[in-house]
Amino acid sequence: MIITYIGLGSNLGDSKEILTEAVAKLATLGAVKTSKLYQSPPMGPQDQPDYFNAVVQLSTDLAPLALLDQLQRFEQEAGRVRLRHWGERTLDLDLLIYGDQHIQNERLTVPHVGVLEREFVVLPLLDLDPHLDVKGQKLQDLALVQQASLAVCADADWATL
Ligand code: PH2
Ligand code: MG
Ligand code: MG
Repeated sequence: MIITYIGLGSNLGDSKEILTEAVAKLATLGAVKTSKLYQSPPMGPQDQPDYFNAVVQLSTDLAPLALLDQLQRFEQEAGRVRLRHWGERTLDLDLLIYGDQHIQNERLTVPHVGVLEREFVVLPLLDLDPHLDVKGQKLQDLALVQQASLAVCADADWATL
């Protein structure tokens, strides 16, 4: 069993409903734990709504590309709309971390580039494991964590309500 972390994002449609549905689907792949739910200003084009973001810890036996296939299937099932690069979308599921593996191929870069750079990824990861270490870097020690200003919009049980 491998511990993986999946980043969730949505800023089109009923995002909370879409993300709750996504957590239920992820739970069909293995045991899940959910971070708090955050609202974050858009990275990229500024003329789009704020995002709802969270991270799910998923313990699964699926190999990385098999897991990616499932994530992409769930995105499609949510009626994924992706209008432009870094633009608005109904559901984005990113494979952030897969055990301690480093993966680089045409479909996947793991750990995901956002893991050390994006507040809306780092803060929910720390909810799930305050001691998480990625590429030799303790997330807790990142400067962006000290300066973090993300709005928490629901506690970790948001997806079970
Ligand atoms: N995802 C994007 C582009 N910009 N901004 C925030 N705050 N959160 C996201 O998840 C996000 C984004 C494309 O995947
Ligand atoms: Mg993304
Ligand atoms: Mg993505």
